Amino acid sequence: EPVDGSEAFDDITYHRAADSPTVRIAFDRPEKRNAFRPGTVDELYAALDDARKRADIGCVLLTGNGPSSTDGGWAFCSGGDQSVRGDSGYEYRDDDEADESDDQLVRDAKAGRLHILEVQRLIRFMPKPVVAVVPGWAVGGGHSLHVICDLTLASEEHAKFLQTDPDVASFDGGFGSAYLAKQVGQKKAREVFFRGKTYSAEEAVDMGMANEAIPHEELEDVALEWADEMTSKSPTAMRMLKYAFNMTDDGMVGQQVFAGEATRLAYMTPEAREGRDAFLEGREQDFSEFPWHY
Ligand code: 2NE
Repeated sequence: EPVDGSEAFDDITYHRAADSPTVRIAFDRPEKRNAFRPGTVDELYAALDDARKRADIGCVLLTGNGPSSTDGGWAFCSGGDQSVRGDSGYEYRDDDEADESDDQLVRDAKAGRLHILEVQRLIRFMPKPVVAVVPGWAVGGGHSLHVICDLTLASEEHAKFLQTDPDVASFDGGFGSAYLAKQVGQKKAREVFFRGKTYSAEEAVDMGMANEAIPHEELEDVALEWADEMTSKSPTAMRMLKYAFNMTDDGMVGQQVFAGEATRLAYMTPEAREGRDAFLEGREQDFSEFPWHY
């Protein structure tokens, strides 16, 4: 079923199986190998943020619709739409939201967008697993998106992994390369970017950047099975684990995110309630009944 309000989306689809704690968000520009333009990124961010905030959603499947009506090709995402790339980023053209404002500064600020990086951060920091379900090409900024997802499941027959960034004078010097190197090792990650070779689903699994190659017909069913497994587990444990996995690579921001969750857990204790209540009641706090655990 479409999630409330998602009918307004043009470039993505956003669905939830009835009563399921899993949502499916899909690029919906198969004739462009699911390349993203600024409006696509706005919609993707809105759908992911909606999934982030829903307390009854525990897993996001991110995929690409297909096949293309032009040639039957499948794609997860082929990165930034090169036909709307301007001199400082990707530009609103068909949608022309940028031109709606009377404010020149607002129009200038929206002129060249690279806000797919904001989507990367949303996936990284949302407290639930995001699974890249790769039915075809994962290329350029689309490759980086699968890298940032918590897990990657790939179509055995159609998934193809390719980094074209330096071919088109672009470079994801953040998660797309550095986090990839954590997954596949420095030498292999440099090969991916420096050679621009295409890797199959099986090769991606062998390299450690994909979890499993799955027969195309079964890809989405298996993805849902994995999602069911994950959403049957403790939401708190899953959230803490995701942030723990992130923390070693995310520096002080990773520590801050993890610490925020630790604070939330601490707030749930009688000890924390005593601290709050003593302040509100204007008395000295009394922690004497709480043990110094070892
Ligand atoms: C994806 C790939 C390898 C597919 O090749 P193939 O042979 O299967 O299909 P074809 O014929 O190239 O593509 C089918 C249609 O999709 C369009 C093509 O132009 C073609 O259109 P028509 O000729 O039928 O009208 N298409 C595919 N990818 C597109 C794209 N990214 N932008 C606009 N149109 C696209 C092959 O198509 C390919 O190499 N695509 C380009 C991949 C690429 O370089 N992406 C940008 C990397 S930079 C980036 O994503 C980025 C970043 O690194 C950091 C921040 C923001 C963005």
